Amino acid sequence: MTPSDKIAAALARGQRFLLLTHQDPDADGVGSVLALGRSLCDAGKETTLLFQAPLGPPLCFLKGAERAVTQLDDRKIFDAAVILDCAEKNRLGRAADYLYKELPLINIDHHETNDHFGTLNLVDPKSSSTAELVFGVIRAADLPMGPEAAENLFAAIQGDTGSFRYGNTTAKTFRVAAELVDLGALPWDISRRIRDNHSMARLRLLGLALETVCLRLQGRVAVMTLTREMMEEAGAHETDTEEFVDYPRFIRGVEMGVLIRETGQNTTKVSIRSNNWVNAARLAARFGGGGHARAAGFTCRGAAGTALTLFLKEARRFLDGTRD
Ligand SMILES: [Mn+2]
Repeated sequence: MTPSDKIAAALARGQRFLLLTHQDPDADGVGSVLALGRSLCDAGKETTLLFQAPLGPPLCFLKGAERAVTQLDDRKIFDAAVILDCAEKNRLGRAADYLYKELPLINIDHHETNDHFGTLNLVDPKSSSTAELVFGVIRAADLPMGPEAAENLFAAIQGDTGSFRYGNTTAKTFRVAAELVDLGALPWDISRRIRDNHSMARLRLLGLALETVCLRLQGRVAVMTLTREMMEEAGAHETDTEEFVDYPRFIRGVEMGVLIRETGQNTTKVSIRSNNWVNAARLAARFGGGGHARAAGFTCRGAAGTALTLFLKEARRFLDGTRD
C-alpha cells in the first residue's frame, strides 16, 4: 500500500478529524485545509479546522474560511489530526498544544525538510504543493470533491507555483489544475479574489521596499529590506509582504533574491528565492530554517542590518563553495 492509500484508508475509516497547517499559513496551507475539510464534511464526517490565529485578507476570502477556529475545547477527541504543508511539528505554533499523546497524526507535505513526524506520512518534495497531494488523497479515498474543494485546491496550487510560473510546476500540476477547473474552480475569479486583491497599504509598503533593493556579492544576490518603521509608516500587515521577494529575484543576472524583514523587537525573517541552482532550503538550514530548493527562509535574532551581515557571510561561502 502506498502512503497515499494508507492515508486514504484512515480518512475513509475515521469519523472525526482535526485539520491543521503551519503558523503564518499561506494559500497552500489554508487552501489544503479548507478543501480536505470540505470533502470530509461532504462525506458526512466531523471536521474541525484549527488555525493558530484568525485568517486575514486575502486568505479569509477563500470559501469555507469562516469555519476556521483558533481554539478548541480541550477535551475534544479526534480519530486523527491531519497536518498539511507543515515540515515539522513545531511549525504548528500554539495549535500543537491541542495534539494529545494518543492522537494519530497524518502528515501530508511537500517540503524537502519534512522530518516525517506523523503516524502516517505522505511527503513528496517533487509535488508542486501540498494541495496537489491532497487532490490525490481525496481521489484515493473516494471522497466527494465539489466546486468549493476544487476552488480551494486550485487557489493553493496557484499560490505555491506563483500562478504556474515557478520551477515546481509540472505537467501533472496542469493536469490536476485542469481537473479542478472541470470540477468548478474558476481561475479568473480565484485570481481576482485571492491573488490580485491588494490593500493600498501594500502598495505603499512596496513603494518603500523597492527603494531599498540593492545588489550584493557581485550582483549574484539582490536584497530588499523591510524595517518595522516601514511597516508602520505604510500601515501594512505581514501578509501584505507576500511575494515582495520576487522583485529582487527578477533582476537580470541575479541568482538569489532575498527579503530581510523585521518581524519583532529583536527578530528578523529572511526569505530566500533562487533562480537556477542555489538550493535555498540548504542555505536556510544553516541558520536553522528550511523550505524548498527554490524558496526557503529562516528567522534570526537581531535587527535587519545584523541579519543581512550574517546572511551574506554564509551566502558568499555557499555561492563560492558549493554547487548543490
Ligand atoms: Mn506548500
